[in-house]
Amino acid sequence: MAAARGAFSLREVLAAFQTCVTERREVLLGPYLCGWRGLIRFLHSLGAIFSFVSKDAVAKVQIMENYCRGEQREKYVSLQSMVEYELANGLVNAQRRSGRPDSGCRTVLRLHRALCWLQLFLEGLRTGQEDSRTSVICTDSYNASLATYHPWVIRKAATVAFCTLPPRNTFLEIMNVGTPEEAVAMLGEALPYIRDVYGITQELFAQHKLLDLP
Ligand code: 1PW
Repeated sequence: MAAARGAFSLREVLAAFQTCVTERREVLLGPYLCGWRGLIRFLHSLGAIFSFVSKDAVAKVQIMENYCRGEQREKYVSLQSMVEYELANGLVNAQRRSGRPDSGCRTVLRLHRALCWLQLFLEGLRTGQEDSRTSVICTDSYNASLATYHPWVIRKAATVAFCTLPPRNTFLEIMNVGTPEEAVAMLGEALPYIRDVYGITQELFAQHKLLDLP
């Protein structure tokens, strides 16, 4: 069963990450943010309790879209050009609440850490048993990644939200890719691309010592 025409499908979202990486192994911000916009729509479909999760992602995507449309837009075509521009102009290490706007680098770093969670979660979903619990997969992948960077109160709220996730097969169905088997196959195709985007970003940020930006 194919996804109904016009209906939201996670296939298109994950496809956006496929078009991120250029031949020169640069990560394009346009499709990266497009992928995030789609993920946020998907988070909304999981119910109101997920809105606090999506709210922060929306804010981060918005900051980046403003850079991509702003005066310096040609510097924000790829992650590589952004890092080079912001480092060369001393825009990166500003403390938060210093009155300076959040840099692209620190903002992307948050999305990048969340992408690690998403990747682990989808991988867990793909390889899980039919009767495995989505909430457990989600909590385990969160604890193994993003939770490290979150204070107790956010970790608590996130864990409560995860408990409301539907069973694995229902979850695979709301991805709107087809049957659970088709959704699993699609994840198998799409995940290497997300892993690639994650890997290139991680290497870029590590190389420039940007992995701990406040
Ligand atoms: C079903 C699985 C879906 C995974 C989608 C990933 C969405 C990630 C958004 C997590 C947001 C949690 C609440 C916000 C926390 C912020 O404090 C934190 N942001 C993130 C993205 O980790 C840190 O941002 P800050 O305060 O340094 O600007």
